[in-house]
Amino acid sequence: MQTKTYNTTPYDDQKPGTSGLRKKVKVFQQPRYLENFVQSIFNSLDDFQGKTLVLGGDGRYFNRQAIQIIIKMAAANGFGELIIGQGGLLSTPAASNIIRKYQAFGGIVLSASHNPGGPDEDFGIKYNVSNGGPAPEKFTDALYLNTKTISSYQIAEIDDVDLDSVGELSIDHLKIRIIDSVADYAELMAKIFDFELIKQSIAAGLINLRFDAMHAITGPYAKHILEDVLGAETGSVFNAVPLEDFGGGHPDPNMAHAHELTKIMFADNAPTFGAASDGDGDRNMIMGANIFVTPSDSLAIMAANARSIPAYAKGISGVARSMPTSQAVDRVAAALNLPCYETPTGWKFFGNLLDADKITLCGEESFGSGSNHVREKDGLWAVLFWLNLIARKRQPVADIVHEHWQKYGRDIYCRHDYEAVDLDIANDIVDHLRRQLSRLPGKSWGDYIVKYADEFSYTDPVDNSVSANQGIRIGFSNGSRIVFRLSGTGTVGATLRIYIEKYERDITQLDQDSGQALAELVEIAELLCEVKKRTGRTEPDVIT
Ligand code: G16
Repeated sequence: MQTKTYNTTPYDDQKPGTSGLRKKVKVFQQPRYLENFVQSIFNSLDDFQGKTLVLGGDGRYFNRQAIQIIIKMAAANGFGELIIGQGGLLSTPAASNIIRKYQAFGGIVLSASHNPGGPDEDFGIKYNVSNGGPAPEKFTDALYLNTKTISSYQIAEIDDVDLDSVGELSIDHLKIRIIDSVADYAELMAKIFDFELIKQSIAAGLINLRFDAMHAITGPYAKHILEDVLGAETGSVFNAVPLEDFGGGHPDPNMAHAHELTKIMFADNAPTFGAASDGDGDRNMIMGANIFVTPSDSLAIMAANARSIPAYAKGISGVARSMPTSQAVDRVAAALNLPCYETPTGWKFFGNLLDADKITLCGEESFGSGSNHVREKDGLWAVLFWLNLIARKRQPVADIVHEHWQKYGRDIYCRHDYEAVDLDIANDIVDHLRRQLSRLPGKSWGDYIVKYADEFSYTDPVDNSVSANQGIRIGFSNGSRIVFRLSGTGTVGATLRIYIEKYERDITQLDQDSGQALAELVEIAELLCEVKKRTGRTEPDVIT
């Protein structure tokens, strides 16, 4: 195999965010941009010669071209084996499973997740380590340093690989395996859940479901598992063919973007269960007939009912949530006497806790939940968890949620996003909030008295690494919270996220409209951060 070394010069904008490097496709298409980042990944790794690398992506525009470049660079850099999903496709949780199952050294996942795709939209790349999870900050910091000093990259002079035929080929020292993207993942799900019970419930009409794959990666996974294996009616999974531009849509499973599903689930005669997943298959939205389950509630309900699921029947070791996620799961953990961890936003922070078996389940407000079965959040896993739960309880989604609220109280919750805010304005907003922190405790607006105000810093209980500046928390004496942070996944300007939460224990007040219930806190949030005043905007871009 002929390899070539090319000189290059650094780009100064390759700092990985919450989940890898995400930029516009046009940025990635600049000469040597992708090559610099990939070589920097390899330069940050030790002892990978001859070992296995997993490769796959969510199929968005530029996926195929990028995979061919990465294959050639991995070959030149000395990997011994590449395992690649057919068509270059692997959902993020499936990639995590493949890394673990085949004991690979690591994996490269190509995705910008829930961000739109297409020539003028977003692309992304991240590196996952041998536990199957996103590389920890220590690695991404080293990688970023490499991108700033890189002077050359290596690439093999080989033909493009046929990604579409399952099989094996060897090129000198390198073995390349193209695998079925779905089979290993489907096998894993069958081990976790009671497929027989779900199948019976679907056949008996207790469950009828709709799953919106949003023209993204979970289409083939959901079609196979929900329709072929579990017997859901053909067409239950819709928008099921992954498209490079996601059909022009925004593959983010929330009520703002999955409007087709939302319409179905709030219509008369709605199906008993509805769900959607995102671009790369790690997010989920759960709905029942005329009800949307917030991701924070979904996590809490899963934790409270984990023993109903075969894989967790013996109990769970603990739970974790990202800081802005509502405290609903904390209440379950307290009642069940389980350890509960609060981590910064980013799935990578759950990795150590899962590896050390300090937790079994974890989740985030950003429509992500998962368990120790892989080291990524997993959209279809969450869907199957709910289907298994409904089949066991023989109850509609709305009843499961209401029973949960009656027992634990309800954390009424929403998130307001201000997108593409001018960077300087966004940084000024954060500075303005920071400056107020020491003066806030004791201050009150009506019933809301500030109990604490701080900037979240996390010390990992396994390796003691510290992650500072992870968002601003304002806690009130009645258990309510407002959290502010800048997103680490946007690709244009800055996205300010405001997370608002109110705890309601009065069982006569559980059915309140969340917009009304949170209106006062929304006003307090504006008084504190002045985003409307400083940007001239009147409303958030997205409310979830
Ligand atoms: C990624 C991370 C999640 C995080 C989310 C939002 O998800 O894996 O842990 O919660 O981004 O992050 P931010 O608020 O910084 O935009 P995904 O689905 O985009 O890979």
